[in-house]
Amino acid sequence: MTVVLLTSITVGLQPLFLSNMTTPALLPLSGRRIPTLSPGASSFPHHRATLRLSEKFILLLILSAFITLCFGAFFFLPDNSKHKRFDLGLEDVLIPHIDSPKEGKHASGQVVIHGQGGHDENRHREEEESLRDKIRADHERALQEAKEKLRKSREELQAEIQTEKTKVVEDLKKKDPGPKPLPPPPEPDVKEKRDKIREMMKHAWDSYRQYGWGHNELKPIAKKGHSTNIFGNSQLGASIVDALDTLFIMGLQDEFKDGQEWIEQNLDFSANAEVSVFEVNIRFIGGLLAAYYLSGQEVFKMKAVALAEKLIPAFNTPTGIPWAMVNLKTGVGRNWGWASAGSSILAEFGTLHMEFVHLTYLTGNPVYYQKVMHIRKLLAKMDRPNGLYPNYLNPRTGRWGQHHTSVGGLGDSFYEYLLKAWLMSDKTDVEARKAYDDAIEAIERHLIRKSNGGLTFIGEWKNGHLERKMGHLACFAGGMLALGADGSPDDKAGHYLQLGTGEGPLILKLGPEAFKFDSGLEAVAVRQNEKYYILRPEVIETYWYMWRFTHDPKYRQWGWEAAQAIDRFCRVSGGFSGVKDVYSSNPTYDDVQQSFFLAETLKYLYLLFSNDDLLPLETWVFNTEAHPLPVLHLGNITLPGSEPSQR
Ligand code: DMJ
Repeated sequence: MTVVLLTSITVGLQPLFLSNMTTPALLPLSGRRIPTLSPGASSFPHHRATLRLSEKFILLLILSAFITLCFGAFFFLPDNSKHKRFDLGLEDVLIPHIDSPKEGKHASGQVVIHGQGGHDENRHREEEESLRDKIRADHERALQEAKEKLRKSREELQAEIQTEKTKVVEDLKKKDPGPKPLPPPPEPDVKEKRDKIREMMKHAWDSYRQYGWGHNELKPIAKKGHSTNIFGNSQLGASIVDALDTLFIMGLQDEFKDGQEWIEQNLDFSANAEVSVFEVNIRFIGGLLAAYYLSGQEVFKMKAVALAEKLIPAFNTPTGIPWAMVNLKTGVGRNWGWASAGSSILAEFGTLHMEFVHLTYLTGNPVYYQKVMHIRKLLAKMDRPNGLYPNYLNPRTGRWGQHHTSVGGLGDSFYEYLLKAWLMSDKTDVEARKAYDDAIEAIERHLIRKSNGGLTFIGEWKNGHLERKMGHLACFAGGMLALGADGSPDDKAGHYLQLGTGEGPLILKLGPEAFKFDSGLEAVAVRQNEKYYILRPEVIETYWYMWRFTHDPKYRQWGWEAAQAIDRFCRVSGGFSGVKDVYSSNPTYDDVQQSFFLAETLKYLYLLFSNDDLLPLETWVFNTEAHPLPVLHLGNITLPGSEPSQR
């Protein structure tokens, strides 16, 4: 027993000792702080103030032999005084306690060895003999282990240390799982609701399969294919790629296989088409990566990488801030004509991080990681008016365009990706977390208000003036604030969770594209061109996150009302269509089944009526198009292209 403990202490010391060498800034030796260094093999420097690996082991061996000797000697002492020295409650741990009759503790003549009775001098001697044998055997084993360790390469040792560290972290997590929402209340018809959503997905998919197959989207009234300028004049099957993971999650296997086959045979990125870098990234790269992670089918990864190569030329600008659009064939990029002074858009160039980090992780090619980290660094250096990020940035000059700030369109997913960069790095990317916290603080100070009727809303900042108008796009922010509550500074978790649940437009049931809180108006769309609903997911997205964090039945209730409203007002025989006026009881259709309806709206609804263990938030982070990507447990692995200061 003694030696078992000794061995485990010795072995247990080694990882600590070695990890001290790989991350030397953590534990100073000789009272001096050793500078942080990259774990790259070639950059391992000599600090003669410290000891070499082999020297440390030799010292360790000597120490272990010495301690073993002491313990051995201890057992060879002639009298029983040693037992008394351990009478501190530790004896049962260290050695079997053998009572002597002289001590008179057991006048009945019983010898207590771990609760066993009977005193026997011979037996006592045998016990000691066998202990000595054990000491020798264990000591030899310890020596052998130490020798083996010395024979191992530095990489093998590092891998062992990492495994050890991960185990410790996992054990700690098990011990302290953190606050959990209350278990969901029993809901007898939850399966029926989930099945209904699955049926809606099937109707949307089957209609697209029948009338729009291979086109980007579907015109459900005209019953033919549809596309918009975000996909150029290409036929990239956007709805297929966007829908894949939803089909997979819902167990629609035949449909998934159909989609996979089309992708294998037809998805090609050589068209002379000018596409939106942002849209193609979130829908295609995000969709393909999620399909790859869920199904393990290599084809999805290969297509994602092939497409990413086509987007890289968009970063050829004087600042490295990418153009909004790039021609897939020629690689020529440009910005939207309507954007302020030829600017790139915050929500577009700021919504590449998740997918690009995964691309580097999967391929080992540093270029993707470097591109997005360059954007982050550039933004970090810029002045921000009132701490807010304007929506426009000129990629030629590196200057802000108009000082408009929004958590809705043009800004939204930039903030979302700051938070998600932190989450997907297993919360190690603290730089991203800090940027998120700072941004949210400024947003709360300048943009979040309560209406006269007590509704919480997020307005838009326009040249020093708050416009009391909120877009449907900004409604995702309820979920984002709740998702970011854990880990927020100054213990504001409760506050942000509360803000996420804020009564009102953050959680409208189904509403118009934009609505005002002005002149006595409470969340009402005024202009005709703001009254439409185009099957967007953002409100339902927030319901789902709030459900996951609170299990308050009202979120399922509201989600169900939204699902019913969509089924009632947006369903047509050829699929689902957006409507032009949510205030009309007999709305006209816009005749578009958006690909995000299959990727996001129906997926969030399905998850809302599923158990939490379907895509748990501890393991998966959803991109802004609701494509789940796994948390990367990078530990001390350094992504190619990254430097220590970036992580
Ligand atoms: C989706 O394409 C994404 O969620 C994006 O971030 C903005 N919103 C649309 C759907 O409304």
